[in-house]
Amino acid sequence: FDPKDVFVIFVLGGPGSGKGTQCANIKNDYGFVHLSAGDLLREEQQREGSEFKDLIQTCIREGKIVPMEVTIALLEKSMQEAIDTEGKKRFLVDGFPRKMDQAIKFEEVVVESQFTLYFECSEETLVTRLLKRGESSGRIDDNIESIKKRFQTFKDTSFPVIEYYEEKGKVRQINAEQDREEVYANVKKVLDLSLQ
Ligand code: UP5
Ligand code: MG
Repeated sequence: FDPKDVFVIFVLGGPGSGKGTQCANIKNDYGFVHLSAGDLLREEQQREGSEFKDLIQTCIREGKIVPMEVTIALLEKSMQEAIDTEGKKRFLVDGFPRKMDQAIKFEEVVVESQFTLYFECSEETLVTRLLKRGESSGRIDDNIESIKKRFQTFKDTSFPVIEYYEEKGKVRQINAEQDREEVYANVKKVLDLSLQ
């Protein structure tokens, strides 16, 4: 596809900050395609015959970042499919890029992002939400050991990506501590301003 035709918003924030929840809202109201990098990796991990099964499972459990070649290939494939089948060209890329080299590579080989929605949330709130979800999610990383590792990786490795875009004036920060409705009201304000 031609990068000129494609519109990408990165959706970033700590584990459990509400990226997936809010992307579902945005998808409904604004007609974006929602691509969760984590969901794509979990699907690939379950796919019969995938050569990355063990690698993905270990990374997710340990809160480590899967090598970017795998994730970028999955994102590109999904974008191409959405364009081919639905003709859709506006994408929310949720939970990616999580590391500086991924940000640079994706923007070099796929497309430059328009801006980043950043969900800002305290560690305490994140842990509470994820432990609660862990009671029923079946996610191998919704336990206290994995949650701690995920948060550490977020601080050490993923936060610098947000700082990098902040310096370029490309971050729209949202307070993600509030309840879902309030967070979404703020998301809408930002989008209505940024998309006009
Ligand atoms: N919830 C949501 N909003 C709430 C609110 N305002 N008030 C109260 N509760 C709220 O929400 C999390 C939980 O909180 C849910 O139960 C929700 O109902 C509730 P969710 O919307 O799922 O938050 P999200 O930010 O999407 O949390 P998620 O757990 O998906 O975040 P992660 O970033 O940890 O997970 P992701 O799936 O993106 O990645 C998982 C792993 O995959 C990574 O750790 C990494 O190992 C790997 N990965 C890569 O290697 N590379 C990638 O590019 C992407 C992932
Ligand atoms: Mg998610």
